[in-house]
Amino acid sequence: MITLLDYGAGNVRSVTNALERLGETVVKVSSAADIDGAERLVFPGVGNYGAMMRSLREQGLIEPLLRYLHDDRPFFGICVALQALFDSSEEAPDEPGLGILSGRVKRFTTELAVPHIGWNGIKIQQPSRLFHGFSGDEKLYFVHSYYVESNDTEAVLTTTDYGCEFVSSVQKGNIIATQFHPEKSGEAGLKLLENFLNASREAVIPQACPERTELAERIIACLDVRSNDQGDLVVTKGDQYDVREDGDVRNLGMPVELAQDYYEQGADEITFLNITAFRDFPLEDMPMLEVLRKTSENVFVPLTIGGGIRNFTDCNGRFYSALEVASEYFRSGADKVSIGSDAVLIAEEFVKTGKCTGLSSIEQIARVYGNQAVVISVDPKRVYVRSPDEVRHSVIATAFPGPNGEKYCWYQCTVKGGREGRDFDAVTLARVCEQLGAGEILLNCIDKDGTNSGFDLELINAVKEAVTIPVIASSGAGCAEHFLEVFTKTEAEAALAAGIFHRKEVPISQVKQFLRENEVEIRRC
Ligand code: 1PR
Repeated sequence: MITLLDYGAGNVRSVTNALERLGETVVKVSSAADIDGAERLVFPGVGNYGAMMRSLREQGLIEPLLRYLHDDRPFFGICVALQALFDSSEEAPDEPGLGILSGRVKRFTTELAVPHIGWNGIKIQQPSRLFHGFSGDEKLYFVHSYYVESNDTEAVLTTTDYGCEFVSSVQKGNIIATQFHPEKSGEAGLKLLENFLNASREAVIPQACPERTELAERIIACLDVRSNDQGDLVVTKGDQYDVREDGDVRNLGMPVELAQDYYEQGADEITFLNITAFRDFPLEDMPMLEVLRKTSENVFVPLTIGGGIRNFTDCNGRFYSALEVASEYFRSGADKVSIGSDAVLIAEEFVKTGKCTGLSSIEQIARVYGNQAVVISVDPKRVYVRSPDEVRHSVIATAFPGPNGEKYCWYQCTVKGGREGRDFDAVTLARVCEQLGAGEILLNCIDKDGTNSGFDLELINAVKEAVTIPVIASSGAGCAEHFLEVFTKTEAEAALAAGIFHRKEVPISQVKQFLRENEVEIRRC
């Protein structure tokens, strides 16, 4: 039996699912006595370090946790729980760490995008049972802006490179903790957890450890989901956001089955977009939450869900905050939420008033679940102009002139699934949302969506220049070469596609194979 420390934030469902997949019974605890009585304690820490330490303290969990760790009983900490083992963190200098290991937690200062999101390698520093059956060149899923600098060199189990070399896992006696998320690291992560559970396994150092590790470019499969006219929840796909063909909603498959299929083909992440949630209320959309729950039982890579994340008052006058909506998505198995329409309205207001209220959905969700959990989904379309002075938006010179020979364009934000254009540009939107605490940009493009004509590289470069957070390029992929183009001609950290995968034109495995042959860093499955 595994005791899972659930201090009330984030996605404990994924860790529970991974442990249950390995045949364990998981009991969630939140009291001191439960920790004292645990045989094996798993502590998934997510989000903000300060919020986590405060929450542990307020629930009276620090003392029992320290007792448990000082007694050297079996422990597995994940992500922020690794950081909690050290003395202090720059993220919350007033909240002391547990001090089990000596060192501190610092924010990445690098030219690379922060948060560090995606699949990176590990350099194994000492033998451990955790690596039983590993070849050594596996990649694991990271998502964090802060990293550990340890003085306890003997406890350092692996390091990873991202602008600097940081501690990616530790082992001291029976205490093990990883900065990466084994529960989101596919088969490699499951194997590592299985090795933790089997204490008698031999400690090994695998053969093929890299000298330097490199973050892989991510390939993301996107499932646009909505009810069709018969009331069934289906995966659909639009042409420039129009999902109807001969009057009917296109039906390209069942969400849970397709997500599982893409996981098995090697997708690095799965994104669900609840595309009609701007007019419906997601918490009343039980089938969508069920899709998430079922998918997370069998899919061990990160899941993002978007659609309808905003404040909402239902027909009985009950108010739901965007944070409540997001929390329900996280409880149902999401690792990140994406905000579309609401982000545009928030950014417009911010530019008008120049003030952060702390109350917007972006700020509230980032505060509780961490910046890395907040993705902004942008739905822009091109507006051509003759000269940059014509509008007060962020204008680019384009190599693809407009219908009247216009040599410039700006990217107009839209809301409500592309139905309503706003007087606001995508570059400013991305910049403002980063300032408000978003951790990643999902950059769609209505002109390119469903066209198979390749990504809008000009758009991607313009947004990428404006932000320091990771950008997911989306819309227009029609062949493997388009993915190569996006990774060689832009600095995008990930590429997302839908139609090409749904129509089975090119399987994910083939895209990845092609990229690998062209020396793009890619995760092997
Ligand atoms: O505004 O917070 O409720 O979120 C709604 C979400 O639903 C947004 O993320 C928005 O992008 C999405 N959405 C709304 N309507 C549509 C539609 O298609 N009618 N889908 C829609 C957007 C775009 C991409 C697509 C890529 C790749 N889908 O996600 O998957 O363009 O497609 P391709 O590879 O086939 O070219 P809110």
